[in-house]
Amino acid sequence: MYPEYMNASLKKVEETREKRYALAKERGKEVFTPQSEEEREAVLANYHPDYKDDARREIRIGPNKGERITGRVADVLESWPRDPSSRFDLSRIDYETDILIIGAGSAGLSAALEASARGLNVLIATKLRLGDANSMMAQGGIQAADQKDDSPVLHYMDVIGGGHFDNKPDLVEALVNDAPKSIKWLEELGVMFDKELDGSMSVKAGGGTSRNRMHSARDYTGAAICKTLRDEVYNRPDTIKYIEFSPATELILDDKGQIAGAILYHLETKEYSIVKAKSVVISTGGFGRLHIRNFETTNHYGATADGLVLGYRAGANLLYMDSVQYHPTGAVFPEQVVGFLCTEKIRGLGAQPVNKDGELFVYPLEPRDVEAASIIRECENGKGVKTPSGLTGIWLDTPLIEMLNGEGTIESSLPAMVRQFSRFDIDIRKYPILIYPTLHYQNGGLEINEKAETSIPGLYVAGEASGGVHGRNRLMGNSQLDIIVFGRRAGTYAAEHVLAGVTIGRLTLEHVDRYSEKLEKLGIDKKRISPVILPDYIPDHVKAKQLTLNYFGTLT
Ligand code: MEZ
Repeated sequence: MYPEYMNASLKKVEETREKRYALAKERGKEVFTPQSEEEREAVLANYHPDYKDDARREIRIGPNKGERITGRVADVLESWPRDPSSRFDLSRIDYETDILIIGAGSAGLSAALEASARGLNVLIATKLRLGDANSMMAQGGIQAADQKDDSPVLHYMDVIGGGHFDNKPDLVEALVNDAPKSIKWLEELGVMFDKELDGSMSVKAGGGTSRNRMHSARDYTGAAICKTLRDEVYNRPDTIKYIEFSPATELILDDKGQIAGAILYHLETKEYSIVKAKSVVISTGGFGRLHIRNFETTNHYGATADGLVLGYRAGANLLYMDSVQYHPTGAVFPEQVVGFLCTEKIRGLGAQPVNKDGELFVYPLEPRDVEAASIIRECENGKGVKTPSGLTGIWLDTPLIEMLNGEGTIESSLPAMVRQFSRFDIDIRKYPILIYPTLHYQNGGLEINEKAETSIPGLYVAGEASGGVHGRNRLMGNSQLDIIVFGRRAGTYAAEHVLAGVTIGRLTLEHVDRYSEKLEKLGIDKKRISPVILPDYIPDHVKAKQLTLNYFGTLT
């Protein structure tokens, strides 16, 4: 339960609830006027963490040399390989396959299924276990314009607007056009989406979307999708093999500059193995566990930007690495769940963000960056609620959901949220939850085209590791869509590349040597090593709170 000193603020939320409910009943989603473009720009410039003076720095090496990117990402890219290339005998091949997929979230699993469907041999290498990925942890939904009042064109406009018009148009076109058939594909594989009583899809609102197009499986949509894909992979042992606890530490090229495989490192045996492949898909996810600007994160333990490092060292370009997504509603109380995701579906169902005085201060469904910056503004201006450990948050008024949608809605639509908070004696049907933005998503990544291809022949990227689809700000539910659309495309086009008869030349790590020479010239500290593989816990901000993190990254 909440500490007693919060009761006065809780009372104010309760007192204003009836009035806010009446307004929501009258005006629907438009319970608060969305901000104008100028207001959005102003709140971003003044309060979004990306816009702080020291948020970015110039990267001094590689294809994006001279660009200002997120400082922590620049540090990780300006780091030494884990081992010098001389350590590896590339004539001793441990595994040979048509297609190597690095990473086993829903993007990698989708790629594997498509490549296997074309009769090719696939090897999935993953840092932890199959499905240990942000994909599995996504809650609120997956977007697709498959309703009568909607269209891929409207979906396209929303994606581009949310991304500040920086998205690569061809990628957005692929995303929105493939969306309805992706939902169909997932349903045919067995994903149980929420339905209305008449059997039609139940669709909800999301931030920055002009139509209700969020398809969900309660509030564990990502798990419903990822487990289904994983089962399908398990069902194809003849063509899909996998190696767990084996992150890739370097890509291997051939003497023609084509992709030729990767080096894997086994976390338990500490042995390296060499994989030769005709095509490689990077689907390693994002960078949440780098705790940029010391933010807590919703991300899984392995989200350490490894794919960016591998691709960048091999010569692939990055897009929008100056942009970080902070999910507006991370838990900020109780301490055990700080940073955990409180799904956007909560606001999609009508919950409102209100300050310590019970005032609704922002349109609840702004695009994520604007919503997050507005919440930070409220807290920085003394309108937040302090937690016993010194954090600050605002209320997300969940009881409104039942008032607006009927009794039982929270239990049926948000069972995971109910469980997450009832463990701490907080009944979200009766009490609001305390939230603050949390590091959620890597908006940018390795540049791809609509075939998920990079500039390196044979190298494909799908999902959060890629850049360009979402511009500088992703909308809710487009990540679950992205990993399916571009996972499938990566698998399909990687297979086409192999079926076209590619031949691999002499294997080489000369690109790593060249990169290392530049690091030497820059005088980079030899202790700085990447890929990071596992987060460097316990970080200072956690140490300061005298907390520890268990294997799953949970504060205890
Ligand atoms: O797309 C997401 O990031 C998502 C579905 C998150 C959520 O709020 O549930």
